[in-house]
Amino acid sequence: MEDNWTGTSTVPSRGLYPHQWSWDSAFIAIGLRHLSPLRAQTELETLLGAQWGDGRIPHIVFNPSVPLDAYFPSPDFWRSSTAGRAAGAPRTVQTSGTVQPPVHALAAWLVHRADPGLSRARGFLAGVYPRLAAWHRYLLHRRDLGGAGLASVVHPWEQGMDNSPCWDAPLARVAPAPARSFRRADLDHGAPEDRPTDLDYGRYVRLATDYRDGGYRDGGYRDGPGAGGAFAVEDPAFNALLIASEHALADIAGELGATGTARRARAERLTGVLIERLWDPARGMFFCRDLRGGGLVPERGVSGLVPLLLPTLPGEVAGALVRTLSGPHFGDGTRLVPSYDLRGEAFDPHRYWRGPAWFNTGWLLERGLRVHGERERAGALREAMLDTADASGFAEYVDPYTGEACGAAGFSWTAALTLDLLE
Ligand code: 9WN
Repeated sequence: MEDNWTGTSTVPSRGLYPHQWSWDSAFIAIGLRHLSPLRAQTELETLLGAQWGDGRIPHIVFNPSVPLDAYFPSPDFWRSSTAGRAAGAPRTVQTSGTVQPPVHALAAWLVHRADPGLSRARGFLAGVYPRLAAWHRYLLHRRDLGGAGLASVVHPWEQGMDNSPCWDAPLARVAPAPARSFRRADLDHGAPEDRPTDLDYGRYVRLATDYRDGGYRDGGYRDGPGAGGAFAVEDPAFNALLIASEHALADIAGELGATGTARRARAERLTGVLIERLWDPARGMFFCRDLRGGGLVPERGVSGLVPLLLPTLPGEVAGALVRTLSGPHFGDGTRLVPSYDLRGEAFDPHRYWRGPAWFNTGWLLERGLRVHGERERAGALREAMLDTADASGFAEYVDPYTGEACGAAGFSWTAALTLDLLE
């Protein structure tokens, strides 16, 4: 974490991801608060400094001193300050135009609690609260593409689990950009068999290009097919994190002397909507809803377990999630929770979000187990994560059976969340 600190924020990894990423920074701040509460506050403030006028927090904030060819897509692809002008993109800092899961209010609240004295002296919560509120407003209104109250993602990068098999069906409708029209910088640092395929990348590039060329406008699903893009999905983890962050915003409002009652009520109501829209009682987990194709995507991804985090989940839903977590699809002989169904056809223990275990989802599930009183299971997961993080050199992700390191080494959120588990 020291090596990856730039002075105002932390890169996920020096080689593969040399800029600031949105949900990485939230997880990093959660760990950083134990090392330096000031740095943790700064991490979030830097990210929020790149917020767009419409409230979106971009998924990447580019470091201008890093060469353009170090990461693809680079600022000259996104062209945020020109293409995003109508959506209020900042003029001086270059960013992507897509978003990532809203872990930020939760992170801000946890960071505050690590050193309330410093936080109050710096006016930390008073400074971030209006920005976080605008971020949630953006997601709950502009991104309510399904009209039921949940936020949709319009690109797999937004949900953060880029090549999850949950995206295979919705992505299959997207015509890939020609392979020669872009150059993948990720393959300079990562093994091709651990990364998304070229076909996936072609589709990612097409979706991002169309979003950019439409001025990063968020069209309504009800405006007809094509409005707002070919890809629109309601994802359980993205929405669960939004709801958990609404609860955190209620806490923050309380600390600032306001009342968080309306936010708390909204979080509880959205928990009900999440269950109505995405819960499958027969399979005991949540699924993604594909707004363009219609219906739930039948793939079991770890995203469908993350709502365990929610405090007001009915007992039978929480109980079923705990059983699924330790059952044949996620718990059969593994050390850590895989990102995808062990029995699924697309399962691959090394390829990115198609099977490997990641530490951020592990951290969220450990927290969810504790929220629902599953102390023993939480303790076992915590121990396994601590051992594996250390033994893998704080790998980006690991083989869920063996713990073998995959992806980047010295990955920031692995280190940060390890620190948090140690506290
Ligand atoms: C695209 C930075 C990010 C994480 C994502 C992870 C990966 C980027 C990439 O790295 O995505 O955003 O280039 O593959 O999937 O969750 O935030 O660590």
